[in-house]
Amino acid sequence: MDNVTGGEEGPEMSGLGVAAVARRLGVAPSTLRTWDRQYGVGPTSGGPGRHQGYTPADLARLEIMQQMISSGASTGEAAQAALDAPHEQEPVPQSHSAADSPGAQDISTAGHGGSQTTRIKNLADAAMALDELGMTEVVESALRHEGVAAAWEQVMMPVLVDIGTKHAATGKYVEVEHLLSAVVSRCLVAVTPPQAMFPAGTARSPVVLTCAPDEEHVLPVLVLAAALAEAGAARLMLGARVPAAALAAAIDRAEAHTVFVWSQTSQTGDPSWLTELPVTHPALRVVVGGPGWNRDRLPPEVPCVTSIAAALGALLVAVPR
Ligand code: B12
Repeated sequence: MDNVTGGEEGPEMSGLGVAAVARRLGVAPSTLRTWDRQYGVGPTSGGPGRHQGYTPADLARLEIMQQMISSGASTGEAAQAALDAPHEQEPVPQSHSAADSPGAQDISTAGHGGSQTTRIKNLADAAMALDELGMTEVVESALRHEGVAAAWEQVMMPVLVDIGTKHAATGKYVEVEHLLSAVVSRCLVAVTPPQAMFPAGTARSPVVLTCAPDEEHVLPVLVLAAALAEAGAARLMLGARVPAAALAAAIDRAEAHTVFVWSQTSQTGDPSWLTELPVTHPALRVVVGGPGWNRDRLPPEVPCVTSIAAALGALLVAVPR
């Protein structure tokens, strides 16, 4: 995963360096240098006293070029199309000053197709600047334009993972992690309308969503609640650190037949308690997700899903009555 919160190529660098762009696009750095030298599709952002780096607009041009090549165009044709492509301007949120954020790069516009790259950059910069409004604007825009799953996987998740990695490496940025988590939570809750109560015995029963006991990492469960709401599915979101007895009580009282449990860390990933959940009719379906679970010890009938799409697939199966 690229370093999205700045600093990778040094403070003098304007935009991303060749190595970072090559990793992002999955091509060799030498290919990028050839595209620059032979076809003029290279970094455009150099200024006095700065090394030249790729801006999001440059990246977008390269993405167009790559797409055209993979759909059969010659390298020359692809380069010409990339150079001819119109540029969309995506403004950086007003409230956020990139210059204030540690290691932030000089990026203010996006080219065609570069909107996710720009959102990642803007979210990372706003997070590092502790700019709550700036973060909120990026997350809201991604949710509005891309939908819940894509906004999470392509914008929020890369920035969270990068900040987690930075924290693990330096012991710093706890405040960034907390503020970003708060913003992401708030935005996800805002797109998840409150669930109406279903009277006992009605045909629809909610999917119960919860973290494992003592598990505080709740963002993926909030994402799933928002995605289920987007799909029009009934859900009961219990949140973080839910004791097993409380989950059992909720399953009974909501007459639920499907439950999803998240474990982010191995400290909360012992699945032995799952077999003690209530016996329901029809039988309770338990689906789990998250990197924390001890998969070798999961009961064989409990699937462990690894993406939002897979979770929706497993949870939205009709329950036989
Ligand atoms: C935000 C965050 C927090 C916030 C949580 C706030 C909240 N409201 O949720 C706070 C600050 C509270 C926190 C606390 C802690 N955290 Co924390 N945290 C994170 C961070 C940055 C993001 C967590 C997250 O949402 N991950 C979900 C996505 C973004 O990441 P992922 O799980 O790798 O995603 C993969 C899959 O799970 C899947 N996926 C992603 N989303 C979804 C959704 C669904 C529905 C499905 C099915 C799949 C799926 O796709 C990805 C690719 O495979 C991570 C960094 C990281 N890499 O996750 C650290 C991280 C998880 N935290 C960590 C740690 C150590 C802690 C603490 C122990 C720190 C401490 N000393 O107190 C505590 C533990 C608290 C507890 N008891 O649970 C470590 C865990 C290390 C480990 N392997 O055990 C991490 C990895 C950071 C690090 N690099 O060291 N944390």
